[in-house]
Amino acid sequence: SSPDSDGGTPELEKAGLLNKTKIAEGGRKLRKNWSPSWVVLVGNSLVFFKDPKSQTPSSWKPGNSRPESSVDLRGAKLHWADDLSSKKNVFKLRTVTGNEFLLQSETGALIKEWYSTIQNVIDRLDRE
Ligand code: I3P
Repeated sequence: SSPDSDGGTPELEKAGLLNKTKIAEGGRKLRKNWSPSWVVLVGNSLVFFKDPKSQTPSSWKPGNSRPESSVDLRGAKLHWADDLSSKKNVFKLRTVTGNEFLLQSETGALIKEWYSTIQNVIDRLDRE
């Protein structure tokens, strides 16, 4: 059984620093505003935090700082999106509610890890 099967603290899957911009809210296009974000994949959610300098993967714990925003991954879609930016290593995450985010890293291997880890969570939720 998973660590969350008792309804307790959700499992922390991954945490790290990515560049982030929201490009749509409820299907309505937004102006890009790239900024570094501390991104945490925990349970069924991708959670974004400001102030990444105070965070490290080993020290982060659910509940010890206030998220900037959070994304429900159930029904979400991931796509590589280098066509949507002048930056390299970019993917787009679209939620069922029509919120769209671009996430980016200068490190190709790192962004590929994030892509496949998030896709695994989406696939798991699709099977539930
Ligand atoms: C935007 C800014 C973004 C850029 C975007 C620009 O200009 O330079 O970084 O996105 O390009 O419009 P501004 O700061 O004046 O809003 P990328 O870095 O992802 O290319 P876009 O309009 O082609 O998306």
